[in-house]
Amino acid sequence: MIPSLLLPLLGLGEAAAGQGKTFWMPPQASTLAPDVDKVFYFIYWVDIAFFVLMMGAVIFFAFKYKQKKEGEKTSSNKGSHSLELVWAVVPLILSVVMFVTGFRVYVESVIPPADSYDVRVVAQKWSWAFEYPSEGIEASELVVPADTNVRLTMSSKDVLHSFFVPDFRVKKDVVPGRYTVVWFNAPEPGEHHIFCTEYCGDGHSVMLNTVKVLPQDEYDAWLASQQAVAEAEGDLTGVALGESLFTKKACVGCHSIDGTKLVGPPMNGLSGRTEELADGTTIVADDDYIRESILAPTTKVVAGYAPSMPPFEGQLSETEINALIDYIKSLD
Ligand code: HEC
Ligand SMILES: [Cu+2]
Repeated sequence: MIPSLLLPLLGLGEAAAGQGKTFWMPPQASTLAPDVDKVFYFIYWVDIAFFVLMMGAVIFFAFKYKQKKEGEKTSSNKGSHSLELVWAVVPLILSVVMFVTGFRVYVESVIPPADSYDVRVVAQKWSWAFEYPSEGIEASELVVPADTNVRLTMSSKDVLHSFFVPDFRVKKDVVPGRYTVVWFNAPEPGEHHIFCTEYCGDGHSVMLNTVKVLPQDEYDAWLASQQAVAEAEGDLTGVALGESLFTKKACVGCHSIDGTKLVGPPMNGLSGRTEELADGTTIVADDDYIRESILAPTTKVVAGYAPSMPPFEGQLSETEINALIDYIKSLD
């Protein structure tokens, strides 16, 4: 029998500490976590086995072949093909298994399911902000419904940060001027730490936050209360803010939202469409493309249009850029 103290060390979490917590890993609070841990513990045990094997051999040979008397010669060895085959093929098989299992979990972790619930994460020195595009609210903590696929589209106002939720096994750099995406599904209600895990200056160590996973009904209540506050304060966020900016920043003068071609291309149906560019290449209109089209429109000019759009670089806040993108994405 294995002593119960050793169970978590062996990665036998459920048996030991509940929620999949093990000696090396925090609780498994997302659907991805058990898969990540399986890969981790497979590699871990292969490492341990080879460590024991090799160090054992070193110690064993050190004693066995120690020079016993003055002038004793080492026995000569012409080599062994079967031994060489074994130490080439066994590690090859093990590393292929590591690669294939690791790659499958990686793919699972980077491709959000199509039905994901969207939240935007904006990092800055030294805090996190969360925007809910379709709900018209902005929050200083991340609150999500349990048992739901959540996609986070992240950007930074200043320097490189990194978004890390150990309990979810979710970690990705947050980069200024570009969107990065992570997703998770937390089956059970609970609270989990968020860390910034890329050194970003003086306040890096206090760049902490919490994910609150709530049952659906409590989540709806939280949403309603946040929406009531937002309404009372009269600040627009998300799609509603984007819609108002679209008029205020004069985008409407050049872009229709009903498919009519004006000076610029219509905005409806743009998101996810494959655009033909003036230089003959094509590009899929994702968040990064739409962002660049707003901030530096002449970088990629749409085929059939003059490069006459003024650049909006420096004239829109991160929140406003996100809001415009969310508004454009909401038009079909
Ligand atoms: C003076 C007219 C004008 C104004 C104002 C203008 N645009 Fe444009 N826009 C264009 C033209 C022309 C193009 C196509 C050429 C190009 O890609 O640069 C374009 C392209 C775009 C594209 C890429 C469209 C596609 O089909 O790939 C987006 C997105 C966009 N504009 C968004 C905006 C937003 C948001 C605003 C307001 C903040 C805005 N534009 C203001 C003229 C304008
Ligand atoms: Cu940071």
